[in-house]
Amino acid sequence: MIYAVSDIHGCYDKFLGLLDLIKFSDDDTMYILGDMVDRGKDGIKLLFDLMDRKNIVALRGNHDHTAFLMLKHLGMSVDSYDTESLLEIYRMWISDGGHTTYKAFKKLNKQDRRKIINYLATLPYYREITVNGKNFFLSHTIPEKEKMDSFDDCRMSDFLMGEVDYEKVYDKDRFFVTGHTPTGFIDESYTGKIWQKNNHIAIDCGAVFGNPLGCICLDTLEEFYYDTKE
Ligand SMILES: [Mn+2]
Repeated sequence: MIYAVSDIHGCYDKFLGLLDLIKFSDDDTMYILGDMVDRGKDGIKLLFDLMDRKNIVALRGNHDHTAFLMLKHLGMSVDSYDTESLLEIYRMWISDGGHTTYKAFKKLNKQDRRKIINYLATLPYYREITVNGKNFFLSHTIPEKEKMDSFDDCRMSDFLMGEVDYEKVYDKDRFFVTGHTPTGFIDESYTGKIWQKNNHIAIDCGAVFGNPLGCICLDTLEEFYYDTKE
């Protein structure tokens, strides 16, 4: 089976619980639609797990992208920065959840820091797949319909920060599976649940804000939810 999950944001325990719940095996494939790091405490732990797995494909979210740029910029000489001044310089990242990622990164040895930076560097922006005759476009987010209509002119940042027109059908022959926007912001009554309409499948259930971590099976469009009691 082929699954998609998004916006784990360091909720590593919920992710492991979800894999357990769906009995994820070597025959399955899981797509993670970005924002693995920041906000929650275990983003770095999650990345180390993901880089060792053959059948999990992680895509790039805006948080992974920013973390990559910041950590790469700090390079291997992160120890030479005074924490307080660093927090000032990277206020934007830090205030948007980067603090947990930075703290965990700083504890790593140089070899592990390099592994994290190299892994983040490789994350693709989107994937197009066909499952059971259905076409899926998978990415952290997509831009407005008009931009997607002229796909070749899209910037990569459109797949990190774009604002989806959830009310518009972009393509009647394709499903657009995205994260980035907690579904409660699309429709409050969907808080903590996957939102499917107009050939959009929005799967960020807001796990890091205390909601369950949801995932969808692309073979069956069945939804699965895992929550911890913490
Ligand atoms: Mn995001």
